[in-house]
Amino acid sequence: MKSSMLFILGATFLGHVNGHYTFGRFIFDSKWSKTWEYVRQISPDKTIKDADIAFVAPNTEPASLDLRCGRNASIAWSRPNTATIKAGDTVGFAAGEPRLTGTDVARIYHPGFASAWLSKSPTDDLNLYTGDGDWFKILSVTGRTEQSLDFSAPENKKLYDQFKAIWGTFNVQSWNFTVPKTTPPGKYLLRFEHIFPNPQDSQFYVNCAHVDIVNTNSNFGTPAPLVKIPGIYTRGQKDVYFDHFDLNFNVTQFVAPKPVVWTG
Ligand SMILES: *[C@@H]1O[C@H](CO)[C@@H](O)[C@H](O)[C@H]1NC(C)=O
Ligand SMILES: *[C@@H]1O[C@H](CO)[C@@H](O)[C@H](O)[C@H]1NC(C)=O
Ligand SMILES: *[C@@H]1O[C@H](CO)[C@@H](O)[C@H](O)[C@H]1NC(C)=O
Ligand SMILES: [Cu+2]
Repeated sequence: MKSSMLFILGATFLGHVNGHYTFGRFIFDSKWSKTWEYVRQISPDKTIKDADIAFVAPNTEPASLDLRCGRNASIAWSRPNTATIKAGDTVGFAAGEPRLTGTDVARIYHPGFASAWLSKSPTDDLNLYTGDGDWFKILSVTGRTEQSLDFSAPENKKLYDQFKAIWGTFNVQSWNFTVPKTTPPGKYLLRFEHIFPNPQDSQFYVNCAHVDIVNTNSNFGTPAPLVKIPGIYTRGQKDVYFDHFDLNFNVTQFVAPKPVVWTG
């Protein structure tokens, strides 16, 4: 009992030093873009001295505007490119630079759950859209899937952690998902979110890509449920703020917070 407690504390503190990340790279047409090529660049956290840590430091305030697209990115001041994709395509996000000191590639270093969201821009110029409209969810990842890291592979053994590896996205570099086939065409913000749950300050890792969704089908779906961001989470809610560094935590029984996924 005692040694497992020490292990838990060690693992938690290590993660809080600089094990943060951003999702600066968008994946489409099976190719990885450069950091901030298609994703709105974020600003550093001005309260942190170390430049790299200031950049990747998470948001811990669910009511903040930064929950929408990351720090200072509800305004598209970096003017990223817009990726043209088709409804039904597989796309993805990857962790970008800067990465954790001493690691070869950027990864989702923390345990937790991921999701992807769309919000249609009312204007043709995505740079002018602040994301204050409606959002719907198109992906939810909790436990392990076929995309999760194979920790039995020799090169991944050092990345394993008994308490963290139960989460599907733990230590992956990227995550892919399908844009629903019946998504109405238009210019959208595509938001990727990873939450590192904690009893107090859960960490929100969020970024938004600019996408132009083409759909040549005649029937489009009606995305639902629609929500505003911020407004999806309240500090302290049980499915966002909890302790999972516990052998009794069963990720299979974990239900991701609302809203549910729109599958098209
Ligand atoms: C996501 O797709 C890209 C491009 O096809 C691929 O390189 C990457 O390995 C995929 N990620 C995962 C976790 O499967
Ligand atoms: C937001 O970004 C703009 C453009 O880069 C910058 O001038 C401003 O200082 C940033 N604000 C914050 C709070 O980081
Ligand atoms: C976790 O929950 C699932 C679904 O209820 C169950 O099948 C599984 O046996 C549980 N695992 C453990 C280790 O209790
Ligand atoms: Cu972190």
